[in-house]
Amino acid sequence: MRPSETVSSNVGASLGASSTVCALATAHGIGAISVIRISGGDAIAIMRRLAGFLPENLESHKIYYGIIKSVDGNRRLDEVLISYFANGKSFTGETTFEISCHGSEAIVNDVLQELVNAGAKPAKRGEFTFRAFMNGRLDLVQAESVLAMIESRSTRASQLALRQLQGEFSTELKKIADDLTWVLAHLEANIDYASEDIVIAEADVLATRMEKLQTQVERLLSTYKQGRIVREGFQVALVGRPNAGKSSLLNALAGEERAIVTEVAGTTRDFVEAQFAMNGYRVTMIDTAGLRMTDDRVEKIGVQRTIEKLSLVDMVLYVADAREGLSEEDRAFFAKIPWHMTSVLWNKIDAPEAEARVLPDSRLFCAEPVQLISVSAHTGQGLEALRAAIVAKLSTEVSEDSTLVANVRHFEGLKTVRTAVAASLPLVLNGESPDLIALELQTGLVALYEILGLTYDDQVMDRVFKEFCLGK
Ligand SMILES: Nc1nc2c(ncn2[C@@H]2O[C@H](COP(=O)(O)OP(=O)(O)OP(=O)(O)O)[C@@H](O)[C@H]2O)c(=O)[nH]1
Ligand SMILES: [Mg+2]
Repeated sequence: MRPSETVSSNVGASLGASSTVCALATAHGIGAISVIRISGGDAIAIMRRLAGFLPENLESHKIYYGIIKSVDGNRRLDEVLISYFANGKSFTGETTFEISCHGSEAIVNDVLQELVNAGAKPAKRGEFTFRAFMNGRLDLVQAESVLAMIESRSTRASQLALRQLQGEFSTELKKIADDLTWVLAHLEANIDYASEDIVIAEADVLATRMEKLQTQVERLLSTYKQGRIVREGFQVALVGRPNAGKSSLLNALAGEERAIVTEVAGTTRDFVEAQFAMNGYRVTMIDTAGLRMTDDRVEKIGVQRTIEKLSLVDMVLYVADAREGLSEEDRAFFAKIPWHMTSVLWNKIDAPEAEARVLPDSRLFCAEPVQLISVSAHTGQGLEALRAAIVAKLSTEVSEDSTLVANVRHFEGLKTVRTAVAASLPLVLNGESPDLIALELQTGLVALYEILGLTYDDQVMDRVFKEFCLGK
């Protein structure tokens, strides 16, 4: 088997700390260069068998140039640059080399094979990051941020991941864990010294502390939606009657022909998505099948699905045909639209028939006035205002400078903390036995430790690191 083909998700269960591993760190395929990583205790000895040109005294963070050869010395493999990172000074915390070779798959496989011949093992998925975690270079939250960085598809997403990598979120979690530990310590003290009549902290002092930390947990939990928007994108649905011009608007905003446009009502039958960047965020725009009062069974299902979709998105754009004005059919659907997140697009204002129509009163749609934007998918008129409206909605949803929970594992863990604190608080106030309260609260602390990876759990490790690609 070629080293680069070795795949195993179970990095947590089988790490030999002393082994030296290698893998391709850059993407597969042809490129100007490819980078191969080697990390572990024998990295220097292994590298010397391929790269005889390396000097006796290696200097960390220096680059060495030369020709690498097969272990038997008979074949020249490539002309390369080798970066050296000394033990304790690398990403993994171990002795690490990065070989920049020419970006050919044949060369990469050759070099990896020779590294294996020289004694290295093919790395498992996420093994470099896992080693960084095991060597205390990163906590588990930071390790996950490495993956989030690689997968980030917008500026905001990479910024969020970077903040997480720098430990912002971990610090906040540790603060909560400290508070929880403080409360637990006092409870334990009460247990241990109860007979000696030492009052360590009054119940109300403990309760106040717990309420404070519960507020912090609630704040973090409340950011999950924002975190999702930053990571996965802001979802906007285009809805309206058949032929209103939803698909045309999708194409105009995306700048490409994503959805089919025809003069036939009912052209779009299923959801069509387009993604683009806006203000550093990723926006996913979803075109839907036209809403129409119908007896057709299939179409009815389509309409139902569209209505259901509206409860899952972050913003709705209701498209109306300015040539025809609002119809009975429009009104029939109004009761089902979540107006608090909807803007109305008065489309086709370029058409001569549209001139005769006056813009409807924004209160025609629902009790609250909604935002009305006149647009033309054909001429592009009003599209800037539409983009501005989307950005404005995005800005109200996502705050720029607070820690966000963007990962479902963190979200679930924090929910456990919330439940534990919520369950123990009344016990404290009722003066229940400290043992009982401590038992309850302990589950919260364990959940926090699990998020940070402070308690080692094979299953958690596997869940996290199996998401990684090889070489990371
Ligand atoms: N004059 C004018 N015509 C438009 C405009 N936008 C769309 N149209 C036309 O309206 C017709 C329907 O456009 P579509 O984008 O397919 O409408 P739709 O809402 O996606 O329709 P369904 O998929 O059937 O629900 C096409 O003939 C378009 O060329 C516009 O801004 N101005
Ligand atoms: Mg369409």
